Amino acid sequence: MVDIKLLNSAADNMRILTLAMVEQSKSGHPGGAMGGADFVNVLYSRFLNYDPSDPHWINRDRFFLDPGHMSPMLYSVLLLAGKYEMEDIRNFRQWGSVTSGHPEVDFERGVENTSGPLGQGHTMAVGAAIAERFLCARFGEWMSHKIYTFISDGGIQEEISQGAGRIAGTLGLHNLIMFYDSNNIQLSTKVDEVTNEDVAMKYKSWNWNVITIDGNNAQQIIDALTQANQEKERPTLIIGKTIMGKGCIAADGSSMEGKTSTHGQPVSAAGVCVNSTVKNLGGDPENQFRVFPEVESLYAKRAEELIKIAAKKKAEQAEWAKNNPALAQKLEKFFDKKAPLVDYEKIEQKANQSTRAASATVLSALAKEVENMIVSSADLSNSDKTDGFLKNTKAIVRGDFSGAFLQAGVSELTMACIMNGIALHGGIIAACGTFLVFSDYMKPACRMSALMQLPVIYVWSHDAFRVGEDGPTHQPVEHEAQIRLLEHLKNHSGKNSMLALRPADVQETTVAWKMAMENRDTPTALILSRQNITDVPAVSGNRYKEALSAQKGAYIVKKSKRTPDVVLIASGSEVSTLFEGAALLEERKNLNIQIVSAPSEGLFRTQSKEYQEEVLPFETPVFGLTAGVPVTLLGLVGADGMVWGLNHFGYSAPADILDKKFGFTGENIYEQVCEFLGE
Ligand SMILES: Cc1ncc(C[n+]2csc(CCOP(=O)(O)OP(=O)(O)O)c2C)c(N)n1
Repeated sequence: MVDIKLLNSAADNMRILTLAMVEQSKSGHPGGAMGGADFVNVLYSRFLNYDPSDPHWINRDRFFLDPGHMSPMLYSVLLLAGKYEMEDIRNFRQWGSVTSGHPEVDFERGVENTSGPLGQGHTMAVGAAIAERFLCARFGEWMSHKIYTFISDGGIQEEISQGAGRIAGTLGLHNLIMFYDSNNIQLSTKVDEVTNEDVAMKYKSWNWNVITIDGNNAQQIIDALTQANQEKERPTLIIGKTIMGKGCIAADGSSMEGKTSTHGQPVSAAGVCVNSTVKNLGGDPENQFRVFPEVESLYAKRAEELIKIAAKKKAEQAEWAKNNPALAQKLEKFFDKKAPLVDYEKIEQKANQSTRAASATVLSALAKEVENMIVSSADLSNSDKTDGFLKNTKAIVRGDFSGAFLQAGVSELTMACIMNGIALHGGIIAACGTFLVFSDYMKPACRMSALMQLPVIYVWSHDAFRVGEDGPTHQPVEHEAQIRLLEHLKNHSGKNSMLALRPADVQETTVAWKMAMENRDTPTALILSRQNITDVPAVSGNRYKEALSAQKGAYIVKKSKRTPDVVLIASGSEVSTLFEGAALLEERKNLNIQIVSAPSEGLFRTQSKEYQEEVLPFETPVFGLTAGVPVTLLGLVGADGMVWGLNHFGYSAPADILDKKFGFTGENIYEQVCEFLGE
């Protein structure tokens, strides 16, 4: 028998905690969280399977929150689940507390994702659901689990929900269950003032199983979740009609429910009487930070059940492992977070190719050697050359997740968020590609990869104006500099939050991929050329070995015989242009030239001062060449240096014409360097 009164009491308890948290911190979003409490309470007290003593259990159900502003709802249910202390709840939004304004991923405490930018949380859930299906296809249904997610009006309105809804439906992700907290209130307006779409119809058209309920009715929530758990073909959307600020009343006892004013400020500021509301919800106004005894025992009982459920599932796993030792070993390897062992030197590169083609060569080797990798492209796989991977696998499709390539369709932001979700789920390396110019469509997700310290690999090809005839819409100029800003931004572990690599030739591309695969701490960007590049000459005869120095972020690719008169520095294809310029400077002016390839300034700046000084000797003038905005290299050339770059949009014309028009020729480098040195 379901004790609905008890469930309601637990939800009311969460509402009081939510209200109290926001009152105490004098900031936050109480209204929506109070309305959504019934759903999360039913989910956590009856459906969500996890092991209370093993937060990293790989087969736990996941809960992905989309509206991070509803953090008090998550914190209060996780308090009941024993993941937070009441002191944490009291310190909501304060310096040093573990209850930040918007939740930050914290597996130990049951927070599966960082949320705040609306729309991304539920898209990460789609990624996690893909990961779950990918793993079950390889190891068996015994490891199946559910991915739950909670979305609000804001997430539904964000454009990314189109991509997430389409992909989840197309792939038939029946392991995905999404609750839509539909309270008709958002921040500035009522929802029906900005949209009149039929959300149920929209999701149905994407092949979702849609159930509409009263989202504050515990029994209806139980029934919907039961039905959703039985669904075998489609993702489920439970549209829960909820009440913003549920339980709020004014001093005179009149209702304060359903008001926009309770969305984003302490309810007292919206005219709600806190004491009357706490009483109305069955609490003690003098003691608001409290768990009702009956609620405590509800969650204690659930914890006992969960321990049994997890123990049973783990016993099943042990039995499976006994009978399938090789597979069990593989599964362990999938989740060990270590970089896969690949002999990168053995990968044969054709000389003088574009770095996107070199990337394809590496990817086709990875497809054979790394079984726990998903590569995706936003409908450009044959141009961004992620098709190198596809060549040796197949696309993931509805009902068959044995492939490892995700055709994301034209939806760059969705794709990137899905990659974050795959990485959050664990067990799988995620990489995705498109043109560098469209990184603009992905930045919100890249920023979240960086903040969450997820090792997602971004493959961005067509890295310069040499896209040529496609014209300025397709010619990245300021993009590399924007991506590199994340190299300047430290994550919460004190490391550069992104590793951005722009390799100079085919072997450096192999090394860049090696670095990306071995970087398990942060996202990596691979910025690749469309056009062929003349290889950097190997001094020792083994260019791969020399290119390994790229692991220091920047390194000398051409030493001068005597003390250099000038250092020429670039990344990517511009390095080969520097070689052309250097030949002219040596021949005509007898200058001593040192050339540096700098695939990552951020990484270079983490090297010892001695090494940095060796590469860029103080006192020696530095000239930089970049197809991006000059600021891309400003930090490397220093205050007295000079950068030749682009400070304008590109134009539509063949690439070689643009090279000449924009001065990306050996001859112009010669002239610019002469002028710079006063020669
Ligand atoms: C991408 C993004 N844009 C804007 C915001 C700011 N914001 C936070 S909540 C909110 C309103 C969302 O309303 P809804 O999702 O209905 O939440 P509820 O009012 O039910 O709490 C907005 C615009 C955000 N967090 N993320």
